[in-house]
Amino acid sequence: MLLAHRRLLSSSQARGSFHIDISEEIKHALNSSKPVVSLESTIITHGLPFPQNFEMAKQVEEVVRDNGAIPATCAFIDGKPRVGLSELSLKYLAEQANKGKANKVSRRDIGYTMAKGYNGGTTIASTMILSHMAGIKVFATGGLGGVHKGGQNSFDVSADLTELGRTPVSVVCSGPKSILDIGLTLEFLETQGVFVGTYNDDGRLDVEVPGFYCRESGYRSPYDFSSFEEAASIIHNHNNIMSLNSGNIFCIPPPRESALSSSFISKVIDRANQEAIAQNISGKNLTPFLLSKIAEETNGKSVECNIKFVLNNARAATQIATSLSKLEN
Ligand code: PSU
Ligand code: MN
Repeated sequence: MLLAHRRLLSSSQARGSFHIDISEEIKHALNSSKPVVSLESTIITHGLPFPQNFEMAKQVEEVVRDNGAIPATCAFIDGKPRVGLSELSLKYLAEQANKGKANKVSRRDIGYTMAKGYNGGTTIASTMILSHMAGIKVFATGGLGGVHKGGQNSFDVSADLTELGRTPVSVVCSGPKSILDIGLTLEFLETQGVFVGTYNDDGRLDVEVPGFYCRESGYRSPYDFSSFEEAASIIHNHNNIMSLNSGNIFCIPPPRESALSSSFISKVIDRANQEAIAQNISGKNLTPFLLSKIAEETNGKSVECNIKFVLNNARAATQIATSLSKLEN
């Protein structure tokens, strides 16, 4: 780890063109092989309203720390790619986003955001990129981007999926958001060579991929795993032993007490999707539009849920990262 990290830094310095700002605490953790968990920031800038976004960002970092790892929130601050934000920077980002002054940054938006000196929330795709550059292998978030409903016609396929096919970072989430076509998303991930497994700690048969707000999605999970040690072993074999340069997805079903019923939420989602079509919303604006419509229609219930899942996933990711660092040392 230490060597790979050094090699990476020196090769990027040699190119002289790229400098990612990794916090001292994270550098130190990586150099001493302590577990680190990455966190994204599009959920701060475009996923949740202010001030819940800032509160959630702080809470999720706390959960990672309480469980024994170092949190690494990724973002662009004034055009600089950052891995690990201070509370002040987190607040700045959340406030700038509230004023509409933060870009949603996926792979294609990186160079532009830097050249312009903009602030940016990183999607799953760009958080994977920054994490990999820093040497972080495990990343926690709420819901994955995917193939949107009607994606076979609109070609609206999240760059999260292709990034998972090309970058060796493992994402711990509550499945693809139920605003998406989960069947098409799973097909696309299979083509990209991305492992998808769902946490199954009670020996359930026919384990389904969770649908973000719901425990079930109607789609069978390609695989399941019964412990966080097993998840770590999958990462270790896939990425360390076989050196496969692609990501893995570990789905954690939302806890029963905070999950929403799928009949309730699917009606809300259908209406939000129809509204998006009527208003001609597409591209990078579609996901934030749908999420805010759903928040409106559920009187904030979806936001509450979203936050609970992120915290729950952060706990799982921390345990996976801890087990992985034991396998590596
Ligand atoms: N999950 C959430 N809220 C979000 C997102 C995911 O609960 O805001 C973000 C993630 O950052 C994900 C992005 O990478 O939405 C996907 O956007 P798109 O479909 O435009 O690729
Ligand atoms: Mn899209």
